[in-house]
Amino acid sequence: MSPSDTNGIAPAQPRPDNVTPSDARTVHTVCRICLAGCGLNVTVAENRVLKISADKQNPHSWSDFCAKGRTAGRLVEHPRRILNPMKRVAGGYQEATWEEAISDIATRLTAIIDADGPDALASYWGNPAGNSSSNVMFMNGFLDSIGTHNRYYVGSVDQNAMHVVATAMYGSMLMTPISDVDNSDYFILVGANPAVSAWNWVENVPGGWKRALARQRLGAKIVVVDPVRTESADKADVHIAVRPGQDWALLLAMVKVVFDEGLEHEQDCRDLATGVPALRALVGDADLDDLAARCDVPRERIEQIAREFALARGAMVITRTGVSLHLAGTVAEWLGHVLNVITGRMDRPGGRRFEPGYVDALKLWDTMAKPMTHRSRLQGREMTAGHHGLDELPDEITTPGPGKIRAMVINGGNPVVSGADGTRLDAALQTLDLLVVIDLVQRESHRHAHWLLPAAHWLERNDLHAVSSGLQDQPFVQYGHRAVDPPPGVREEWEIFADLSIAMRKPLFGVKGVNGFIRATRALARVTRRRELAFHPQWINRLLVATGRKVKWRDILAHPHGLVFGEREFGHFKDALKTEDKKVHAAPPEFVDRARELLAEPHPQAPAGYPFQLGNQRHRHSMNSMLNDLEGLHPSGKRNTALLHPQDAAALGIDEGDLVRVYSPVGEIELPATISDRPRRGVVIVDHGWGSGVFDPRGGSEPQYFGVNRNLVVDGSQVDPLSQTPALSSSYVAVQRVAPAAATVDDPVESQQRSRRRPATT
Ligand SMILES: Nc1nc2c(c(=O)[nH]1)N[C@H]1C(S)=C(S)[C@@H](COP(=O)(O)OP(=O)(O)OC[C@H]3O[C@@H](n4cnc5c(=O)[nH]c(N)nc54)[C@H](O)[C@@H]3O)O[C@H]1N2
Ligand SMILES: Nc1nc2c(c(=O)[nH]1)N[C@H]1C(S)=C(S)[C@@H](COP(=O)(O)OP(=O)(O)OC[C@H]3O[C@@H](n4cnc5c(=O)[nH]c(N)nc54)[C@H](O)[C@@H]3O)O[C@H]1N2
Ligand code: SF4
Ligand SMILES: [Mo]
Repeated sequence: MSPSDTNGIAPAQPRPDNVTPSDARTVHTVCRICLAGCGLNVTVAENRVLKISADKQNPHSWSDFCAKGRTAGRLVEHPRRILNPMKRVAGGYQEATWEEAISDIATRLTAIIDADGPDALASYWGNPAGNSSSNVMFMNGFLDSIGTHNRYYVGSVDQNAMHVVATAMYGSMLMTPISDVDNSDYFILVGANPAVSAWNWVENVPGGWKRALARQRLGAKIVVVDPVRTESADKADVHIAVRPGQDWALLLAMVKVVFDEGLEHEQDCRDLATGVPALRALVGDADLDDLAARCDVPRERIEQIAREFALARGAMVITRTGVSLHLAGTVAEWLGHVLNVITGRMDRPGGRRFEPGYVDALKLWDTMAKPMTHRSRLQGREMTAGHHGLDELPDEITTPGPGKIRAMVINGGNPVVSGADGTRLDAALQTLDLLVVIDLVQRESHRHAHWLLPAAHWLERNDLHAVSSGLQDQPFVQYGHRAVDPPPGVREEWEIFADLSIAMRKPLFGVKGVNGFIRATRALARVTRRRELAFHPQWINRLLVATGRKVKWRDILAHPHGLVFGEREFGHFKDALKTEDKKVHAAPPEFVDRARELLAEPHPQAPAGYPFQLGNQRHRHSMNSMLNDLEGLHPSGKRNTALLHPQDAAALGIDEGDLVRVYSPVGEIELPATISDRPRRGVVIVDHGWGSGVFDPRGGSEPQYFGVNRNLVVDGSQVDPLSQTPALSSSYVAVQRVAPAAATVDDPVESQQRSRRRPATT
């Protein structure tokens, strides 16, 4: 165990509990799987998780909890978990000490960088990395110490559109307007399924869906815009089955109705926002019938919803992954914000507000991830939200020349499965001189790793997620207490990055003196045998909390269920704006230009031979690609299916359970069909996150595969130019029956062989 693992925090005190064995204790902590951030009661004995239940005493999240949180201990005890650093050797992997790992990686990286410069090292971080402040902070500190520009992350297959819009409109990529659910009378939920995914994307509104339903019982109206009649749509007052990828047309039409009918909020259009004349000009050039035809929603329906929305007392539009993961995703995301701005929903009850939090999260983020600009070597594309597009990565690895990527760190991510065109990325990763993976389990994207470095699970980590301070829907803070100690060979990411910088003699954070300071504190801890004297990111957290002046560190620790430290307030938004003129920029020229481009395009039409659009859904028991293999989740079957409308299925002669092939010019997958009238016709739904290998570097047994990777059929070369996001939820595919239901094989290894990239010539 590392010298610093007490973090200066006493372990949670044993508490009386009615669970045997008798030494069982309950730790109150916070779930870090998704941004709902539910409070948990974790019952622990002999350093094992016995049971996880909802913490009903959590003042913020008491009404939220799900099966993923309940089974979180399963990943901690994953039978294939990496327990020590593992080095690739002929025929498999071999366990090594941390000293060997850090020294070998540092030596190899130094040689690569000395020969080819800092950009020869690339990084990718995934969703779980973002749920740990210390991880992101020290990873960036390490990358800054090297000076590489080759940074990739999950954002280009997730929330980049939001960051691009927030930067342009409010002046900061993290300035997410927070939903004031409890006061709202009218909800338009676009491309979101909060009944399943919780009310989260880049905000933290635990129980948001239940709270919206509570408002509905008091008379509020819920409109769900989704090509699928989802669980949320089932409960909604109105379901609009939009054509995938065309939300921009629907939302632009609503903006047009608001202006044409004089329903805008005059004061906000005048005093809060700039760019309203440009918006008026844009909608002036657009035709309502044309827009209605593009999104395939009747004009009268659009007019009715736009009027009701504009006239409602408190109202909000929210936009999520269903909006962003398309070629026009950023324009659609922007227009969702525009509707809120022009109808006076910003900073007003029932709309979207700004939460100041307990630290200045916007400033903190700029310190943790220094704003960076850089054009990519091959395509000359500028970074988005400080990172390059994931679609650019394979060529940046394989194309010779100065600046070619030769080494890579993948930190808590699975880009081969979460992004488009995974086969190309997989092939590229295989050619790297050095691939270092920091994870709990070796998955698909880690197949070619030279080093597997074992990370601590969040149940093994003390955390204060200060970056999400401003994402909470009320002034709230909870310390994420460690429930169990990590296995002895496992380390937290921050420590790995600090050790690498020190071993490479590169100044962590690019600041001279930091490495020496950390080493000095470690030496002091060793000599005095007082582990708490060794540097730990907790020191930074304490400092942040102190300078934030909203809460005291000791109050945070004294409230293990979490602390609501104030009332939800309005009136902070305008002051918080980071734009130079302190106004909302309602019509950034690059968005207006792109909208005009879209208006000039012909109406959407399927290319010959590929009549379906490939949609995506989440399920309660999945979390992207990282939990599908666990016991206790997906009791009715561990696989994804191709969900088709009955009339589409009948036209293709497909029956429930038949094996079908879903294919595009770039790839194909085979999987069983399920038939339901939930999707709109012409849309086939295949969940993402499946088909990721789960390897066994310790035991050496065969990898396990569950389901197939549907992103293999998505063409990664086409991206939204503003967010760098591919059409993950609207690319065109064909569907074909392969075999009757009886022949469908439910074999994890077989399933891998049924998904592959098509040869380039087909
Ligand atoms: N159970 C569970 N919860 C999760 C996650 C998970 O994997 N599992 N992931 C977490 C993460 S990382 C995120 S980012 C959030 C995401 O949160 P959400 O974005 O709410 O996630 P989804 O449930 O995928 O909902 C997206 C919806 O968009 C619809 N959609 C697809 N294409 C279009 C389109 O063109 N237009 C419109 N209007 N709708 C479209 C889909 O049918 C789907 O119902 O959820 C988080 N919560
Ligand atoms: N078609 C389609 N594709 C999508 C989406 C979609 O809706 N449709 N959704 C997109 C979205 S919203 C997201 S967020 C991405 C997810 O994309 P990624 O973040 O790239 O992938 P995950 O599946 O979340 O994989 C997370 C990895 O982190 C590991 N891990 C878990 N906890 C920790 C930890 O504490 N430390 C470390 N170091 N590792 C850890 C897990 O074992 C797993 O290997 O997928 C995107 N892809
Ligand atoms: S909704 Fe589920 S996964 Fe998300 S924080 Fe709550 S318990 Fe964890
Ligand atoms: Mo996400």
